[in-house]
Amino acid sequence: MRFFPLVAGALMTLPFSCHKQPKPDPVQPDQEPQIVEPDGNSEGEETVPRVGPNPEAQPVETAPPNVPEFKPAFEGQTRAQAVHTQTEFRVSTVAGPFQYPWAVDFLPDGRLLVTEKYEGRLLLVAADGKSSTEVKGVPRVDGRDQGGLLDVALSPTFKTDKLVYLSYYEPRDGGNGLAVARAQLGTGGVPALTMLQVIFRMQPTLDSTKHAGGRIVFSPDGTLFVTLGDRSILEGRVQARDPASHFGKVVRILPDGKVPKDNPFASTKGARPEIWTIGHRNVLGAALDSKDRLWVAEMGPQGGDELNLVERGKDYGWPMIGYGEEYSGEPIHKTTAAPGLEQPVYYWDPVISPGALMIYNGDLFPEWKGNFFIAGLSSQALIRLVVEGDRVVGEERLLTDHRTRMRDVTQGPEGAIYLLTDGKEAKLLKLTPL
Ligand SMILES: [Ca+2]
Repeated sequence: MRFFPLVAGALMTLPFSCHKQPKPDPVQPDQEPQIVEPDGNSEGEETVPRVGPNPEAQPVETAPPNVPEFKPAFEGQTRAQAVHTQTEFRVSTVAGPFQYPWAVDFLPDGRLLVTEKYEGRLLLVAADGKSSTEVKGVPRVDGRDQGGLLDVALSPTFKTDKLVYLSYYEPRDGGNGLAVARAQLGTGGVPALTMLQVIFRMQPTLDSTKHAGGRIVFSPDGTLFVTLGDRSILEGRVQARDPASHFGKVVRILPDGKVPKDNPFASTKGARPEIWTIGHRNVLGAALDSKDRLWVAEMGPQGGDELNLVERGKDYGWPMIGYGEEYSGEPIHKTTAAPGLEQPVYYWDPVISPGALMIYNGDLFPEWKGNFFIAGLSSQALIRLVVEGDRVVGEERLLTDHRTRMRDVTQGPEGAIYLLTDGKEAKLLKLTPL
């Protein structure tokens, strides 16, 4: 049992004061809202974003691009105009600290599951957030670098089957690879996983501690998507468009790991039948929209983060095309477009480093219905996108006053937005309207 002394007492009982969200007009530079410092005794404290007024419809992003010679393929593909949330809301700390958490999911009874990546710990967190217990029986993980225990997702039929799904860097002879396992979660007494079964193994095994993807998304059609990455090193990158390899792919499987018969490469000789789409770099953010279509927020190279609408059998181009460059400044792509290769719906240069994607469909924030939310790591922001007609028409950077890396964002059962920060003293934050 682990207790969270920082949160204890502050939660639920703290009388939140109301801060007004700055309105976009009129411009009153001498009335800049005071920024709430994120350090010190800020746990449980309420803050609101401070993006400030922007009456001339400029983009949020004003920094120079890393690759100015690459131009967007269509208007609005990057640097959409700034939008400003009008709904006043509070940010409260629900639980923590966690050590490098990666994902959170909700049990039907209000308790939470949180993964801590490096040590490969799965925590069962009390509904009031004040204590947590480590779940026994988690598979061994390769916890180096970007590896470890990553996503956790409850079975859509958890109430009857008690199954949870985990993604993790699986240590193997000769290296590692992303694996997805499922197990029954027993939550009485000492919580534990039993009947653990590995349902997917990314192939081939490679000795890399980066870019294995790891997000799990269940579709209402009974399948589940697992996002993968190119393993970062050149040996992996060159396989990102090769159907014989899982690297750089989104895969689609059944809950027991079997391959759906209608997968695009299910009957292609030499191809990995789990593949749904190819040509991705490293996908950590994935979510379904109101039409059950899969969208991904993709970690790009320097200047090349992407939002993609993922459709069966398509090629998203990495590393052939893109808008970024190596972090050394060396070029990667000769061009940004080629026949048969999909354009991103949106891209960021400079990058935001998308850690997770959530598409909001709750009732608590009517203003945000249908909006895309991205947990930004290097950008240290919760990024909101307004998407209309499969185009991004507005962008906002929220919670920038927290000045912290954001790892996961998800919608709670009651329509609140939950946000996991990153790092060794990370917190679970909750956004609710005032
Ligand atoms: Ca791409």
